Amino acid sequence: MAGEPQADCLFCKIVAGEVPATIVRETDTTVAFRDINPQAPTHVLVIPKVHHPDAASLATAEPQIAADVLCEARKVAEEDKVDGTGFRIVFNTGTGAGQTVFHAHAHVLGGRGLNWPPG
Ligand code: D5M
Repeated sequence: MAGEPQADCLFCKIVAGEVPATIVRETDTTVAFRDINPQAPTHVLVIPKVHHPDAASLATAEPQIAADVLCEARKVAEEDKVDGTGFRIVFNTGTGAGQTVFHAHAHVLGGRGLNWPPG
């Protein structure tokens, strides 16, 4: 059922504490942790605790939690002091866009120059 933990979902396991992660922030509705394969000096993933397969599904089903994810992304950027120079919030959505983990997540990237368009 939408929102319920999924037994085969890596990020649900991080939420449950069954898989270790370097957690930098946690709220009632979200967890933020450092990406295992960082693409920038700051590369943090912000996820909802509830399971939805991607950000678009999350925003449709639970818009307040989608807003929580965005607010937490801003706080991560502030705490890592990358908000002044600029940072990027990315939601890869679908395999063609590079999504590999099908639990909604925001990438927060900063601390280096970020080109546009992205690859
Ligand atoms: O992004 C999925 C991201 O998840 C990718 O950048 C690697 C990261 N990842 C995968 N496993 C872990 C663990 N165990 N800890 C932290 N980060 C992890 P996507 O947008 O789906 O390609």
